[in-house]
Amino acid sequence: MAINFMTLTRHIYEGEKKHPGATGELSALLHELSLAAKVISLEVNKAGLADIIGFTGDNNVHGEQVKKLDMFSHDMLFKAMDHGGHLCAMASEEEEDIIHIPDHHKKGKYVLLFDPLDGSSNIDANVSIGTIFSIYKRITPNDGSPGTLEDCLQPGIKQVAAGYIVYGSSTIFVYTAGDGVFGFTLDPAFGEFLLSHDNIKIPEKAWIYSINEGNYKYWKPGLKKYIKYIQDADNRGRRPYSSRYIGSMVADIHRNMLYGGIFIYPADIRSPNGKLRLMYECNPMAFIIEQAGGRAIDGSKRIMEIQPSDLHQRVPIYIGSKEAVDKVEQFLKEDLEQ
Ligand code: AHM
Ligand code: MG
Repeated sequence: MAINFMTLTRHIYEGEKKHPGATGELSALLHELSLAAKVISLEVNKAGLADIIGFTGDNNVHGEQVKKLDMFSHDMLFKAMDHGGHLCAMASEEEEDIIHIPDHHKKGKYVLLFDPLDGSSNIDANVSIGTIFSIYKRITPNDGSPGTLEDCLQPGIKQVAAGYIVYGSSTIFVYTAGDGVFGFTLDPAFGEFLLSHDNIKIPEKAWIYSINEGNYKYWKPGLKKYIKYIQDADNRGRRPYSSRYIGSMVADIHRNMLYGGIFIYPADIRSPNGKLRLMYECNPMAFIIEQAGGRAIDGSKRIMEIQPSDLHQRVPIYIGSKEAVDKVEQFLKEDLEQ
């Protein structure tokens, strides 16, 4: 049996060699993130055994109940990333304000934004969940000073790297540094992430749609028509699409990226900005999907061109295979005109 010994760490450092001016700091960051991912993966896998499941009783900044594993993942990422000297600030979906690097640690030129454990309502049911991250270069001078909110509030097009880890039937680490998308599956025996998905490209055509159809009543007419359109048969056998909805954005988008599909969390009459967060969920997933050849829009605009005004702002998202996003965009024009 041929064994592919392209580990995530080796891949990151080989990527760095293609950029002669690189200082190695981004590589170090990605490597540190992969260490945090291994620890979170271990803990997620133990969740069914240990007495760690259940609510902490606290509410997060969105007023939702936080489970222990969310906070564990948040703390683990902070601890893994605070002392490398490459970051000047962090921000997490689980914390209201930006997170400063402790005074006694060096401040670097990058900022890290993350959703420590996305899809957390699925934890108790043993269903796939994930971590999402996004890395930007600071805007303020790299002079050892702490990072600011301004450093964190950059549009997605400024991301230098983004990735996600799905804790599913196996654990997979998927990242882009702007030069394609690569997936590494954790080998539990070696404790290493090994290259399993080289230069991922999302099929241009979608076969799958992923949306919470329980909200149908609240959708606008254009979206209702689009969903009816993809449920209809055409004479070329390209429709109807199959419906798949896990309720964990990372897992839904990961599957759609491999098979071809569209994931939607729309604006509706109850939630004009949808549910998902621009900085922690939508921008990093948009960067990855675009790097894989797909598209991500908020209905009319490219997600990555939205100028953020708030760390926790929400945006509607339509993301996936190019042909499908082009199509939904046409249907949504009707809703914009209303
Ligand atoms: P979370 O950050 O609180 O886990 O919520 C985000 C999750 C996404 O992973 C998923 O796509 C969505 O919420 C599902 O929401 P809904 O239950 O409304 O369909
Ligand atoms: Mg989330």
